[in-house]
Amino acid sequence: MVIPKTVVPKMLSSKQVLQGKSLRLWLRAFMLRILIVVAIAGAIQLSTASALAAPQNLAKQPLINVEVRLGDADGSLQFYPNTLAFEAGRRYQLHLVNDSPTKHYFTAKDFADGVWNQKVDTGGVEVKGAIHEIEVRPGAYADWVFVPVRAGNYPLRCVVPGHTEAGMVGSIQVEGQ
Ligand SMILES: [Cu+2]
Repeated sequence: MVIPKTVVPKMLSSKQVLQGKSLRLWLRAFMLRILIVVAIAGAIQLSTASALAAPQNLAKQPLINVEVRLGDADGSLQFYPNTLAFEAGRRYQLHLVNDSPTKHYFTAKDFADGVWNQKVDTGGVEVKGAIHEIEVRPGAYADWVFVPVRAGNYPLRCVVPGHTEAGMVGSIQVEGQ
């Protein structure tokens, strides 16, 4: 059988194109596999993160917003809500707002010891480093951004004299890990 000369380069070139295509597909699959491995490694690192282990990864977690009101306009001495639940390894922005006529504290030292702190933002001022309690003055707010890293049940209270006794207390539950 005689193959016309003009056909040969055509056949070769189409074969080369095919090889190039499959090589590209294989490379794409390979890169995807690397990405997946990197993502899993990141997830494992995050799940075993301690307060100082992987701040870079923790800081990139999507932000979950939670609001707590300290007292109310009528001057009642309570947290709204007074039970909070968080999941270890997730990043939260706790919006603390005081609409009441007196100052209040959000004090949860044991809870605060078990979180990685990113910052506390009070509108114009960002505070970084360890946080144990936050004072919120009348009409003010504070946004506390953190990642709980230690599971447990922690007490919350306001340390303004008389407020804890009046019932300005709560509990914080951290689930997981
Ligand atoms: Cu108070």
